Amino acid sequence: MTTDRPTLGIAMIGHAFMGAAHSQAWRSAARFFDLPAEPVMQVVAGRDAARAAEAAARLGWRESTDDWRTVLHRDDIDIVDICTPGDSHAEIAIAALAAGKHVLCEKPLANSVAEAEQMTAAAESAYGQGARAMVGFTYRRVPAVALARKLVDEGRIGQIRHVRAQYLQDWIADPDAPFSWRLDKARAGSGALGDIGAHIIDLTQHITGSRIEEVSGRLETFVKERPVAAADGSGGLGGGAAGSERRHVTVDDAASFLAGFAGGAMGVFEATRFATGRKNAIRIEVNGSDGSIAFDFEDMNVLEFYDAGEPSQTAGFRRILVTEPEHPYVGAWWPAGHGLGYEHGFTHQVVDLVTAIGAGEQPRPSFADGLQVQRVLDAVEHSSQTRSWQSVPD
Ligand code: SOE
Repeated sequence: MTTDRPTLGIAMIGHAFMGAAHSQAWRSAARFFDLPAEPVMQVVAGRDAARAAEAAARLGWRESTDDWRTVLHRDDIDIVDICTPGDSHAEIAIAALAAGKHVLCEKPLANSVAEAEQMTAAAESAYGQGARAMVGFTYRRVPAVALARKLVDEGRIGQIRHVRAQYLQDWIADPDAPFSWRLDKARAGSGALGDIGAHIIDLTQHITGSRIEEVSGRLETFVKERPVAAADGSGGLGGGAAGSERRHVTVDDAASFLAGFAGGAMGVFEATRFATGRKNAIRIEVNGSDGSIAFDFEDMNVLEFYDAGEPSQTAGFRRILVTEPEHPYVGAWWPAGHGLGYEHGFTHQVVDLVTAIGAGEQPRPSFADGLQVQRVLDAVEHSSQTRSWQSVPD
């Protein structure tokens, strides 16, 4: 596609599940949204040259490489998009920022608070040189979630009292589901807590505009050992036939915690990969003095809204179909009423990143936002170990 707009060369590191989702976003963003610059899918990097080349051909990248470091000093690369497991986020992001590149990094930002602090410091010093850094909490960009934030921000539900958040999956409920990097603490940092709990921490803080300042949590690993898959091309989501080798699971299968928000709200959180029958249920309900909002990703085009000011005879939760051109992001897509899916959040993420870069602004969530989520994760883990309430440093 040729346009008069400037271009932004993209290098993507990693090409499994998240790499495919990000590729779809880079391919579609400028075709549906009016962007200040045209993303060019220049190069994809992976550890294995043949697999990276196959991914480049399948996902639409011009080139591939088996050495991510080589992309950092290329003049035709402006943005480094990190889609690798958490154990390499810090090294790649810090090197890319030092090379003057913008960075988009998958969530959670890092595997530890110390790494997240180093990444945030690198992002803050690169900001003055014009480089921008963003962490990929993509569900912020689901239109119903964006609408929820807008309604809360406009004061439509008043003073927030309760935040109820669950992220429920079941892909390892079967004890014979194979071991993958997502079950290895050295690679993933933590289990359900960091992988999916991080999303609901970010989402609730984003929707309420208030940070979590104390937690009391409990982690559990139900299945302590699993068969190793012969090969895994699923992005760590359990693909591939199991062999006879077995490995210890070193992360949590499930996490739950109580939280106190700075604004005074009480929070109840649950993140699990053992909620049989729940596939990707991100359920958030916020109750305020003047009303409530409720969202479930398994019905992602709907936001439930309750207005406590309505006459009681007809008051009740209404299901708002968030499919109208007036709703956040929706107008760029299909005619009214047709709805969006999982992948659109990733496209909106790219749109917001490129727009912020074009405007010279800080894209959100920033690395500092990612660090704050990391501190909550860390506090929950410590709370579980010590069986005590933990405060979350600001
Ligand atoms: C696996 O639990 C996973 O792919 C997460 O890593 C993603 O962030 C989420 O979008 C879907 O589930």
